[in-house]
Amino acid sequence: MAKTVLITGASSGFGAACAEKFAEAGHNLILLARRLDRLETLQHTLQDRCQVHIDRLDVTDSSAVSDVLNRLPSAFKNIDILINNAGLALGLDPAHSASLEDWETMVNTNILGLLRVTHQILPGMVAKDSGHIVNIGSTAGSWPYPGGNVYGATKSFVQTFSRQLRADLLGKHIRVSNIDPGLAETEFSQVRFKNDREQATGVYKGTQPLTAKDIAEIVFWVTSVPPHININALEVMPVCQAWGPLSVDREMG
Ligand code: NDP
Ligand code: 8X3
Repeated sequence: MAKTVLITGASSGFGAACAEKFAEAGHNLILLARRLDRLETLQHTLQDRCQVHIDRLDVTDSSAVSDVLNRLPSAFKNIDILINNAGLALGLDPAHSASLEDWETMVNTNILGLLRVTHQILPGMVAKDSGHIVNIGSTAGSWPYPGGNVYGATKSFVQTFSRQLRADLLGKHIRVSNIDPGLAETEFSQVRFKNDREQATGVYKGTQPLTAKDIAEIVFWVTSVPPHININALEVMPVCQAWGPLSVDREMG
């Protein structure tokens, strides 16, 4: 049966790939992001496979979140799956020289944006006693790296909030899953390095990173397992990525 799937950050990367994957399976889509032109193109491509509603949404704008969700057409009001995907990293500077504005934007998007959308959608899921929330975290939430500071911390929040939601929702038929991807080639690094293409492409040089399609397949699988199963958390890296040893400085004395 066709479900209604709401995807934040659907204009590129994982979000756009999820839209394509869920459309392929005939599910109806609510696609939200700031770049409406991208969403219009996606809607045009997908609308022969499913119903697609698009709207411009900046998740950092609290009143826009409630306006956009309150004005969903009636055919799209009954949300079965929420994919909290909108997010970004800005910069790779150490904490002592990072931009406070970048930190605030990451917190406002990755944490508060996700909370605003969830806070508005969750009561409807509870009222009908069904639904699935998929939060996109990151390996950066578990494994610190130099320059990851606030970005990693926002993704630790997403991991923990996902688990806390499960605790609150015990006894209800609502699933919550946290997906933590590692190195994946999308527009992520272009955004992080503020359109410095050389720096962005350098991130993936000599690697075979995850693709947006890989993550969409995983999100789709997580939502397709039998309804008594909850995939709590799933961490995924490309084979070319793994952990290093803990760092030790031998010059400090
Ligand atoms: P992209 O930059 O390709 O996509 C990010 C999406 O988030 C875009 O659609 C963008 O849309 C949207 N977005 C950003 N800020 C806002 C905002 N304020 N309001 C609404 N939408 C917003 O990167 P990815 O697809 O890689 O990123 C998707 C998620 O995956 C993010 O949460 C990211 O942190 C996470 N992630 C990425 C990894 C990677 O290596 N690529 C690995 C692990 C996690 P628009 O600009 O149109 O608003
Ligand atoms: C994106 C993965 O390692 O660039 O969340 O932080 S990483």
